[in-house]
Amino acid sequence: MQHNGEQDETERPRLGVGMIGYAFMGAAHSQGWRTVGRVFDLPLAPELTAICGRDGGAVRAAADRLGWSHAETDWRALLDRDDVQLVDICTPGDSHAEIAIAALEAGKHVLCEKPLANSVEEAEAMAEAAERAGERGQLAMVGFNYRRVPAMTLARRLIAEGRLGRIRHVRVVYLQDWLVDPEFPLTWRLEREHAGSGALGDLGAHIVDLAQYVAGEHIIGVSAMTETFVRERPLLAGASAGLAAGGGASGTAHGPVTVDDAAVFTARLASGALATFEATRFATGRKNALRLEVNGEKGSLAFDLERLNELSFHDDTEPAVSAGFRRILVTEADHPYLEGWWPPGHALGYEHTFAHQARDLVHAIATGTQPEPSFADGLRVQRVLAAVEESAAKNSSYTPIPALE
Ligand code: SOE
Repeated sequence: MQHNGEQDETERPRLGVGMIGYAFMGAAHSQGWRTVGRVFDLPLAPELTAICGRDGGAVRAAADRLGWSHAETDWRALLDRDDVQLVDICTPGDSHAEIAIAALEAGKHVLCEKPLANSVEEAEAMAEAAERAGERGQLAMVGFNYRRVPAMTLARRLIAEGRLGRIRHVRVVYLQDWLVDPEFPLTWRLEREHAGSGALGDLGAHIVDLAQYVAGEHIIGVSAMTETFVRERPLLAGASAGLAAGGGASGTAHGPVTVDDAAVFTARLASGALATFEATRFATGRKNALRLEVNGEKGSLAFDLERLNELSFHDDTEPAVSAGFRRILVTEADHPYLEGWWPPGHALGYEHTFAHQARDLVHAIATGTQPEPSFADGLRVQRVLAAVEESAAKNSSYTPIPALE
């Protein structure tokens, strides 16, 4: 890998980061990069070297606000910089493949926001580029940040240790409600050419990755239904990050919503376990409710992102008279990622997952080890998403119920 050779005061080699995109995800990743070296003992010192966006004034303001030293308006210029060794892609999905492949070809390491791409074909090309780059010592990772919630990392460990025994069920939902209002404008997240898919690619990608990560096995088949509840929305007046209405609606002109609003699907895992998934932006009152439950022959685990410092564990090998779900408060120093943070009971939040992601990537780069999730993992998720769309389009397992006379 390339370093610029300069040392910081702790004599660690620097890792220049260049980020493309500075909306919600760009801000979240920036927070991670700003914090990570102050919390964790790292072998390299990440530097917020340059941030890139098309609007010169806006990207300069973002650089100042988010803590980046330089601003670029052309991502190719960012890739040309010798002081950038890692490119962090936080743009909408329609530019992931082009930027990631070019960055890998330019000799950079790459972190790409989820979902990896907008199609299986793009994801395949990215995974191939990552494999070729891997032979040159460059690394590529997908930003499935919820793997880095300490309770989720702990859940995976407990399952890998056999604490649940054989897995029978994985049940995951990801519920948001920011599209309930039919007057919410037509942002890029509602346009297939920019977002690839709707709730499926945005939220479904997270829960597919998380289910496979926690269970430690892959999905081998799906059966699905998707729906677009509001098929036309007011055109957008200005730029928007996606979840916030941003510039708001432009007036009376409307345009078509070309992605799903919700996706529900069942799946079979390699071991024969059954999984259910629901991803929606129409769960009124649910802001960011990612809930996961795993049932095994020896016990169960349950998690709710809105209480992300907790993991519920039921050990079915305990005497029935006193067995039952108990709450593990995942804030102990020897819980995953907790060594760098606060004393027990002093909770973490959403933003910390981005520091954890940065931590793991920095270690992987320093040791030349493939970080997870790899682009191949991202491709696997993309294949599941495509299978969900295919199944929903075929509608073949849908069996209408005859009405009573
Ligand atoms: C929007 O639904 C969104 O910002 C996702 O794109 C993120 O991945 C998720 O973390 C929060 O919600």
